[in-house]
Amino acid sequence: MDKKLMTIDLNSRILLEKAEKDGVETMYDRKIAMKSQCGFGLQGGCCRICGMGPCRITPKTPRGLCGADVHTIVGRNFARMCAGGTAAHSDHARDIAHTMALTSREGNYKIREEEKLIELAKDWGIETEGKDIYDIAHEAADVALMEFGKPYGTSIFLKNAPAKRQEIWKKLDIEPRAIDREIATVMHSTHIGCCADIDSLINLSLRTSMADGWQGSMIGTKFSDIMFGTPTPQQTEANLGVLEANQVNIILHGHEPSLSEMIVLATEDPELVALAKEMGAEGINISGMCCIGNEITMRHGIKIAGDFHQQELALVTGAVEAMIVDVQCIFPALSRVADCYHTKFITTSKKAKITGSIYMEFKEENAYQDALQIVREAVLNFKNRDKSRVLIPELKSSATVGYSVDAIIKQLDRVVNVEIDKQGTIKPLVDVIKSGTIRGVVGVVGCNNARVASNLAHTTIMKELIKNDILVITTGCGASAAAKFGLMKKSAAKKYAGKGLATVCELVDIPPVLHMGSCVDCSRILDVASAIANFVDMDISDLPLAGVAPEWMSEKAVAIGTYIVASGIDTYLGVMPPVGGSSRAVEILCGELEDQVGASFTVNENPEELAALIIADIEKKRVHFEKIY
Ligand code: NFS
Repeated sequence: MDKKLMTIDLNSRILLEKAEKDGVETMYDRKIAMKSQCGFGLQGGCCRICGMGPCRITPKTPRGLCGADVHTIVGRNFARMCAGGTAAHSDHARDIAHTMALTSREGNYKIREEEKLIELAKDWGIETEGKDIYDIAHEAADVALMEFGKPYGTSIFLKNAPAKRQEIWKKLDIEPRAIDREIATVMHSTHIGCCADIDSLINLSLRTSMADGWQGSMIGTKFSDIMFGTPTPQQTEANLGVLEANQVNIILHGHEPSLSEMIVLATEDPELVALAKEMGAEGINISGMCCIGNEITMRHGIKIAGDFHQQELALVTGAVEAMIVDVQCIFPALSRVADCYHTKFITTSKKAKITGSIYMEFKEENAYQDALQIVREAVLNFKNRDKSRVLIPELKSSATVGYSVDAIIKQLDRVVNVEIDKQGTIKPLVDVIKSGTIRGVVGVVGCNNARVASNLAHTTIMKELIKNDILVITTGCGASAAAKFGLMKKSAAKKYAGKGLATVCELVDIPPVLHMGSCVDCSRILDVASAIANFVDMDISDLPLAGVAPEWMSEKAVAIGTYIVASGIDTYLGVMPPVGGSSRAVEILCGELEDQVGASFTVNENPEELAALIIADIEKKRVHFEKIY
C-alpha cells in the first residue's frame, strides 16, 4: 500500500515523507502494519460482553455460549456504540452546563448573549421578569443539569420539533427521558441475559441517540452560544500551512470550548506575548484541530490547523511548541510523536489522561489562571525548537466560517423584500427550495477514517452535491475538510456550484458549503430542519434533506447518524458500520426504519456512487415535497 495514496491532502503527504525520514511512526504506518483487520469485528459478530466469551459467530457456531444469535450480538454492539457516542457528546454538554452554573459578572465565564438566554429560559418556564441575568443563567444551568437525571418526563427540547415528528416519537416510544437514564438503559439491556431481540435493540439505540441530538448536544450548543457568542461569519484559513515559522505555535485539539476560550484569552496576555518575544519569537500563533478548531474558528476566526488524521502530522512539522488537548478524538500516539520533537503534549482533563503526556489540570473554577500557566509552558518551550528539523508545508486555504442558524437567517435577510415579507425568518430558503433553484439541503458530517483515503469522500461528495444545486451544511472534521479544500470560499460557488446554487450564494453572499460548527453542533442541523418543517407545516421527513457521514469513524458519529435518521432525515454512510453480520439489522437500519421514522440508512463506500444516490433521493423527495407544498 502506498502511504501517500492514503490521503489526498498534499500537506499530509509531504509530512508523511518527513515522518519517515525522522523515524516517526504515524497512523498510516500502523494501518499498513495492521494488514487485514478482524473480520468478526468488522461484521459486528463478536461478543465479549460476558466472561464466558468472547464468542465469535460462524456458520458452524451460529450462537454464542448463552445462545445469543448474530442478530442479538450485532444489535447489542450497535446499541453500545450509540450509548458511547451519546455519553461523549452529553458529558461534554454536562461540563458546559456546569460552566454555565459558574458564570458571574466578575468571573471568567460571562453571559454574552443575554437575549438568547432569556428566550431559552422562557421556553423552559423559568421566571425572567425583573431577575438578574446571572440568576437566570444559574437557574437555566440547574434545569439543564436535571435533563441528565430527571426521574420523570422527556427531553425539554422535543416540543420544538414538528408536531407530526413528535407523534412518531411517542408512538415508537423513542422520546428520550433523562440522558443518563437512556445510556444506563442501553448498558443494562445489553448486559448478558437481557434484551435478545434485534428490533428492540435498534429501538433502544434510537432512543438513546435521541438523547444525544435532542437533549445533550442541544444543551452543549445553546449554552456555548450563550456564554461564548453565537457564531457569525468569520474569515479564516485552514490546513497546516497556518503554522508560523517565527512564532510560538500552539495547537488546541479536542472539544470543549470552556477550555479553548480561556486559552485563546491567555494567548493575548501582554506578559505572555512579551515572554514569547524574550524567547526569540515574533508572537504567539494559536490554531485549532478537530472540533475545537471548529469552535474557535466560528467564534473568533482562529485558524484551523487540520483534522483528525493530521494530529500526528502537525507535530511532525517540528514547529509546534505545545499541543493542548482536553477530551475526545485524541490519539494516544501523540505522546510518542511529541517525544521525537520538542513539542509539549499537554493533557488537561481528568477524563482523558494519557501516559507520556504532561498533565496540567484545567479546572473551570480557576480557568484563566490555569490557562495562563498552560500557555506559559508552551511559550517557554520556543527556545527548544530545533530549526533544522522544521518543515511547515505551504498549503492553506482561506474560508468563511461560522454559519449558525441565526447567521444563515441574517444572510437570507439580504434578499427579503421588506414590503411583502418579514425579516428574520427561514422563508427565503424555503422559497428557493420550493422554486427548485436549490434542490435541497444536505448535512455532511463526521470524521476521517483510515479505512478510506483521508478527505477524498468528503470533498468528492460535497463537490458533487453543490454541482447539482444542493446546499451543503457541514460540521466536525467534514467542515475542516471543506475549509482546507477551498469549498468554504465564497468564490467556490462560481467554481463548483450549479447555476441555481451559485446564484443564490451570490445574492445571499455565502459560500456553497456552510460551516455550522463542531459535531455537537449537529443540533443546529436539527434546528434548521425543524425551522423549515415548522414553517411549511410539514414533517422533517417530507423535506428534500439528507445527512451524510462519508468518512465517519467514532461512536459519536454513530449516535449522530442514528438521531438524524430518527429525526426523519435519510442518512448516507461512506463506511459500513459493524452490523453486516446480521441480515436482520441491515434490513431494519437500511429499510424498515423508513416505515417507522420516515428515514433510513444507505451505505456505499464509493463516494461518487454515494453522491449519485443522495442526489437521486433528494429529487424523489422533491416530487413529494412539491405535491404537498
Ligand atoms: Ni466528530 Fe469532533 Fe472529528 Fe469525528 Fe472527532 S473531532 S466530535 S468525532 S474525528 S468529526
